[in-house]
Order: sequence, then C-alpha cells, then structure tokens
Amino acid sequence: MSQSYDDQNIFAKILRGEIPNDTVLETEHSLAFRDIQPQAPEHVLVIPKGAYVSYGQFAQEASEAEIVDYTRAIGEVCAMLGIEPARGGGGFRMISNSGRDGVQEVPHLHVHILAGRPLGRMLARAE
Ligand code: DGP
Repeated sequence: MSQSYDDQNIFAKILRGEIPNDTVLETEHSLAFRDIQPQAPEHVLVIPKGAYVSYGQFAQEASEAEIVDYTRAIGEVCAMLGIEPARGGGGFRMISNSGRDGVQEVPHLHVHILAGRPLGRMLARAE
C-alpha cells in the first residue's frame, strides 16, 4: 500500500513558512531545525524540501542533487553541533521513523539527530 503525500502535514507548512521553526541549517534542497519536543540536549530534525514521505521513497525517487544535498546537510548539522565522533565529538543517534510500524507521526521524511547525553539502547524491549 503506497502512501500519497499530504501537503497539509506540519513540515510542509514549515517549508512554506506558515509555521515558524528554529532553523539550524538551510541548503538548496534541505532544512534542519530543532524538534519542538526535544528528547535529548541536542535534537534536530533534518528534512528534504521535496515532497517525500519516507527515506525509502526518497532514496528511490529523489534526484542525485537532492540526495547529495540531504546527506551533506546531515553531516553539516553534526559538524555544527560538535557531536561528530570522527572529529572528537561525543556521538549521536540518527533515527528516521517511517510509516505505521515505524510510528511516524509527521508524514514528511525526516531524520532525528539526537545527542548530548548517553542515549541508552536503541530499542525498548518488544511488546
Ligand atoms: P516522528 O514520530 O518521527 O514523525 O516525529 C515527529 C517529530 O516532529 C516529533 O519529535 C515532534 C516534532 N514536531 C511536531 N510538530 C512540530 C513542529 O511544529 N515544529 C517542530 N520543530 N517540531 C515538531
């Protein structure tokens, strides 16, 4: 079952400037901003500007320019936050919740970058 893009989702509204955001980085094809409900001292969302729901869809349908821009934007955010372990930072976790089983609340592709404290195990025990 494919999921069509809902242009009334909250991140689409942020991209159109209808809702304010705390921008960390903006590039030609990507936007990074702070999560409104931070779950760690650093909690930044990185989204492509294009209308993609999930990373899988993005990886298959986006242009190479969009994919390169998005990947580089994620790296740039990690460098800006000083969390990149390859540069002496304390590290981070990158999560992209997708669809029903991934418990994705906002149906516009986003990666969460979480850092600033030990983040514990990746998943809680299965229910
Ligand atoms: P997910 O479950 O992966 O779809 O997470 C969606 C995240 O989006 C959640 O951590 C809260 C965040 N969020 C929801 N609405 C807003 C908003 O209006 N502004 C910002 N900055 N973040 C939002």
